[in-house]
Amino acid sequence: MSQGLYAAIADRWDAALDAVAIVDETRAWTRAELNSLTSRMDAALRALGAEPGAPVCLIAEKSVQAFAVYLACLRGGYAFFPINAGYTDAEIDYLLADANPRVVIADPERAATLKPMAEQRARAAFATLAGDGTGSLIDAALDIAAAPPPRAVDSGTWAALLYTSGTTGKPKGAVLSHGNLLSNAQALLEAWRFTEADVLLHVLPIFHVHGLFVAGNQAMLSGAKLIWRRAFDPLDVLSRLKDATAFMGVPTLYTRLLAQPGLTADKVRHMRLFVSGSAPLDPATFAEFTRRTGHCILERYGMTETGMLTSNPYQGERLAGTVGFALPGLEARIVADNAAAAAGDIGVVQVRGPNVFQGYLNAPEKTAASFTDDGFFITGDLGFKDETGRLSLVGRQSDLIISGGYNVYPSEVEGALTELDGVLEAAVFGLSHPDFGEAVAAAVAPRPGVALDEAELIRQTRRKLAGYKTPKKVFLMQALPRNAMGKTDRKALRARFADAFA
Ligand code: MCA
Ligand code: AMP
Repeated sequence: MSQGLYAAIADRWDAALDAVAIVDETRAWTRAELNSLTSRMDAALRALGAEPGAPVCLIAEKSVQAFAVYLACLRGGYAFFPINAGYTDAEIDYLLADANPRVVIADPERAATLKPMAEQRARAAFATLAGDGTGSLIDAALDIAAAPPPRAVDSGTWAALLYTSGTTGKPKGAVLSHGNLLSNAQALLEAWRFTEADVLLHVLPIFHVHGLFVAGNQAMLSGAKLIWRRAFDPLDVLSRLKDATAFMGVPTLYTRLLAQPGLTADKVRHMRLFVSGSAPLDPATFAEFTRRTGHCILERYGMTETGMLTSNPYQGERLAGTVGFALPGLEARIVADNAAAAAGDIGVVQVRGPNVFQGYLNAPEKTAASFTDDGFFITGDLGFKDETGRLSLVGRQSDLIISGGYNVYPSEVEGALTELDGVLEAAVFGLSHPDFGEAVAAAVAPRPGVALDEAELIRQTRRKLAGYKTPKKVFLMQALPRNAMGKTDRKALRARFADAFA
């Protein structure tokens, strides 16, 4: 008996094949239609050389067809490997070389560069998928007369490969199995009570855990309908909320919604659930949302390597500034000085459970270093629990920046900056930002005698890195501050430029 995620989803579909599964800007797909598209895509991927357990890479705008590629990977037993379509060629090149996918699917507009890259870097087959759902992958899928049956998988079969930013500057590929995804989705179903009666307004990207698994898997496994939007637009959300019962977003989405006078209690009276995560939700945003709408946002906490870890209660008090309790089946402990911390004491959050990933691709030493001897994953997040077990996060061990829900490690941006002509050294740090929560900023010291221009440095960095990683501000300094260890002092820079985006 297969324990795969696809089998669980298909069981749900079979119960009512005529029910609408997903509606986008152009049309509605019944479960039968989505299943047919998924099955044909699986067959097309097989014909392109996709193999069980091997990555299939997708670099495309969000569309129902792109989501179907994910479902097809679950069906065929391939590891779905999505890349943010906003990444530059250089960023993609690194990821393809590291992951070595069997198939690369990308927007036809980028085929001229990405096809040779896929074929030469990864010896992968190449197919296209445009944002409007057309492309050679779809043509191949439509040509399939009869799809082969789904592949049997077990809970250890790789289901996804998601890259997460790495402290040393290069992203790491986290491998998630069918068992990881299924157990986490089931824990969330229990915690948040999604049912067939739900309609989830889906506005998040699908190359990360939040939009793909937390939102996508919830809907597929519960039979809830998805209202599928290409991107987040606050006015669009306000006009679609009337048909929805649930919404998921990063904090920036909530601050942008609050900026709309049209967000009123009347508009959302019928809603069942608003979820926030991926970055800290400012208690002021939580309070303002409750005041304006009567809804308490449910804040939860998770990671790429683990899926969701804790959640504020569905029933019971949702407390601003806390991320709630460990999800069913999961252990979460706080460790300080190698011992379990007492209630109220701050330490590192460590977790253990069926949702915790299989390891980092091609990096056994990094995988080993992120687990304790007794099998707990070391999250790197700092927090404390109260006497009831409720978790609050207070910071991170590393200098990770979270900008609008996207993670950026300073070292990657510093690497790009120091490669630029005239740059002697650079330090990258996060500053408080009214829209993105935190924004990326950099202090740059020029080589002696060189005159640098802040805007030009930003422009040149943008050519190498995606927009969300590119500093929103650069501060030129003759020398960067150093701490007692002689390392550039990001903390001092954060303090000095704290109000730069105020
Ligand atoms: C876009 N830009 C950004 C960001 N997003 N800059 C800083 N931070 C950002 N988050 C840049 C673009 O690169 C572009 O620059 C310019 O802003 C405008 O781009 P646009 O696409 O119009 O931006 P937007 O539509 O306003 O996007 C903002 C957004 C988006 C809707 C908040 O960032 C977003 O969807 N964030 C959600 C991310 C997410 O799903 N995270 C979950 C990770 P340029 O002009 O130079 O190109 S999963 C996770 O963290 C864990 C597991 C968890 O717990 O969920
Ligand atoms: P990622 O690398 O994208 O998987 O991001 C995971 C990180 O996002 C976690 O380690 C946390 O630092 C952060 N995170 C996720 N949810 C929350 C939250 N609700 N509050 C604070 N930080 C969060």
